[in-house]
Amino acid sequence: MANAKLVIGVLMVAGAALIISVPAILLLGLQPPMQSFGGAENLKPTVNITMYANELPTKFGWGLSSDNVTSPGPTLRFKVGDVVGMTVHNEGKVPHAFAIVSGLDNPKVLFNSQVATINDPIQPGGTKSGVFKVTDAGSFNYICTVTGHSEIGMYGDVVISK
Ligand SMILES: [Cu+2]
Repeated sequence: MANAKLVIGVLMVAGAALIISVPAILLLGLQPPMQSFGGAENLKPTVNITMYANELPTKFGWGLSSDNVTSPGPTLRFKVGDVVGMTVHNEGKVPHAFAIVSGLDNPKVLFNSQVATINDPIQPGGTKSGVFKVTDAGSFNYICTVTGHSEIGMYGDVVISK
């Protein structure tokens, strides 16, 4: 008789554990992945920047506000380890895109920092965002990666300090 009660008790505990754990597993398993760019999964931005891309009368440029777009664009300063949340508005009439690159000559994208790409740019009037972590100190550039745009002034300096 005591053994039967024990068995029932164990079954009830096991059943309760199952009832609790199955929804928990389902919930965790069904959670959508965090939206991110550049492999920065689960990274929360520590620095948020909004950039404005636009065309000037004879050049293309960048600005930190829509009414102050210049060529070259403003210098961006970060510290190693910063997780940058970058939002780019295209205020112009042609597609644009953003990336931090090794330099203006033979540019290579750094830190998986591209916000939009040459094949999937930000259309006029559009906005795209990305999150990336800057991991190296140095002097770099940012550019519009659409062909020909950095050559007509769509770039700026990036200084990353230790
Ligand atoms: Cu551009």
